[in-house]
Parts: sequence; C-alpha cells; structure tokens
Amino acid sequence: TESAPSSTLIPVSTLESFHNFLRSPNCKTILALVGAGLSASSGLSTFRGSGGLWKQYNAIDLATPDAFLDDPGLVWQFYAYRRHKALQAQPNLGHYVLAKLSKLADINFLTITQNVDGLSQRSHHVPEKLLEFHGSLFGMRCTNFSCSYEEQNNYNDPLCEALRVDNFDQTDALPFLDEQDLPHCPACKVGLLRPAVVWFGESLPLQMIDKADEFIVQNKVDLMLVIGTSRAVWPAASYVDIIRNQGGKVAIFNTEPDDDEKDCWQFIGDSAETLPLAME
Ligand code: BV8
Ligand code: ZN
Repeated sequence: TESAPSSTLIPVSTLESFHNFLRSPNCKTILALVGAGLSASSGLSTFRGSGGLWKQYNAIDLATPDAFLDDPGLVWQFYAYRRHKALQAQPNLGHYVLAKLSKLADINFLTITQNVDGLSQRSHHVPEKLLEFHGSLFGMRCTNFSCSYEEQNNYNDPLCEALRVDNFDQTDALPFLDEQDLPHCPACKVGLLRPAVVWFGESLPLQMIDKADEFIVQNKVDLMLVIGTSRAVWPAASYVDIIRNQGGKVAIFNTEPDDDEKDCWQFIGDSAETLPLAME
C-alpha cells in the first residue's frame, strides 16, 4: 500500500488508536490550543524561528510595553511588517480543519489561538468558538488613558506612509521614525495608537480567560489538540496540564517530537498535513 506523503509518516497504530477514541461516544468535547506552527505553512515565520529582516531582533524583546515606550517607531515597523505578511498569507488546510470542527453540531468545540495573524478568523471558523488569546495584529487601541476610543480592527496596509513595508523590507537598517509619523487616534487626535495585542508582561483580557475557564468547567474536555506551539508562553500553556489532570486525552501536532510526553498521541509533521489526516 502506498505510504502517507513522505514528510508526514504517521504510524498506522497511532492513527488507528486516535481514530478509535475520536469516534467513540466518550469523545464529545474537544479543545484546540494553537500556536505559530499552525501558520508556518501559510508562510508566516514562527515566533522563535522568525528569520529575515527581524533576525537581529528577538521578537520577545519587541513585543513588550517597554519596547514600545522606548522606540514606538521600531515596534510599529515590527508590527507593520507582520501585518503585511499576514495579509499576504492564506489560511492553510490546518486552519480549515479547525473551522470545520467549529461547525459540527455533535461536538463541543473551542479553539484557543495564541496567534495574532487572523488566519483562523479568515478560515471562517465560527467566531464564538475561537478565542484569540493574545489579540490581533489588526486591532488598534489608543494609548491615551482618558480616551474612550473603541478598539477596532484596521486592515489598511500601509497604516500610514511611514509604515509602508516595502520601504524597509529590502534594507537592513530600519529608519528611525518620529512619533508624529506614527498612527494616531482618530477620536482624541493626540493618543498614539498601538496594536491591540497582549505584550509580554501584560495581562490577558479577563473575558478571554473567563470564556476558556467556562468552557472547561461546563464541559469536561475529552480531547485536547495541541497544535504548532512550543508551549513556552503562559498562561495559554497551562491548559494542557489542566485538561490532562481532569482525565482528558492529549494529541500533539508538531514538527518536533516531544520526548517528555508519554501518554499522548504525537503526530509529527506539518500540521497543515497531519491535522487533516488525523481529523478526517
Ligand atoms: C501574563 C502577542 C500576567 C504579541 C504574545 C508564568 C510562568 C512563566 C512565565 C510567565 C508566567 N506568567 C507570565 C509569564 C511571562 C510571560 C511568558 O509566558 N513568558 C515566556 C516567554 C516564559 N507571559 C506573559 O507575559 C503573559 N501575560 O501572564 O499576564 C502577568 C502580568 C504581569 C507580570 C507577570 C504576569 C502574556 C503572554 C502573551 C505574549 N504575547 N503574542 C505578538 O505576537 O507580537 S505570545 C507570542 O509568542 C505569540 O502569540 C505566541 O503565543 C508565542 C510564541 O509561541 P508559539 O505560538 O508556541 O510559537 P513558537 O515559535 O514558540 O513555537 C512554534 C511551534 O510550532 C514549535 O514547537 C515548532 O516546533 C512548531 N512548528 C513549526 N512549524 C510547524 C510546527 N508545528 C506544526 N507544523 C508546522 N509546520
Ligand atoms: Zn484616543
């Protein structure tokens, strides 16, 4: 018999035992935890693998309130670049499999995505079953505390002339941008706008945590899909142990095997290939 595509060799025993569980009557509630790896084959570099223009910067150092206070122009160029790339990218089969699961009537399903690229939303995932835990590259928030500007999505690219990406894509040295050249709030006119993402050291919006906790408390999660994430970031990573401690099963979809993980299914390969195979 012909084997699965060369890059995705899933042992038949893994697939069979997973499918037996998935199709059994006691697999009614599924929670997916998604990370940058799900968007990798859509061409978006993972957080730790971000190469190219940003190789000289560590993404974690730029995704912080201090970095923005210190040099908003640099941080805005980082986000303008990622917005530009995310708008050029297309959701892949892995995103569509999760979107399909979100439409099934006979299971309780929720996706917690750590990604801010908007690809899960663009794959027509049922919105009520998608938690963008770290916000979105396209959300815009006013930094003027006394302003009542409602956070809203802005898909313009470029956001403003100074942030036109092809200006700085081919050069190594990024230009220093003055604050007045950066996006400002249309409501109060004075507030500098910032991307509505959760930076390191910032708390996640409470309603996100509440919705995730509500789902876990209301339905005992039978199966957790851990897709394309290094599980280095908290509190998103904590849900795997929470579910396992409640007796839920875990399936990991990653290009790297996780040798510490014993009692779980591991699908090694590109999640754009392994998810459709596993969840068919
Ligand atoms: C908070 C938005 C309370 C911005 C992001 C408790 C313990 C330890 C640390 C902490 C803790 N509590 C808080 C912290 C600090 C911090 C943290 O977790 N630091 C880490 C680095 C140790 N957490 C926070 O600050 C959080 N806030 O807890 O608030 C608080 C308040 C004040 C003070 C203290 C606490 C906020 C975290 C949110 C940060 N914002 N994103 C932006 O994106 O610009 S997180 C950002 O990094 C991404 O969104 C993403 O979530 C994360 C990267 O993680 P991954 O998605 O897993 O991506 P990664 O590249 O790491 O891995 C990719 C994986 O895919 C790899 O495993 C790879 O093998 C695999 N892969 C690659 N290709 C494929 C693939 N798999 C399948 N197919 C492929 N093709
Ligand atoms: Zn404002």
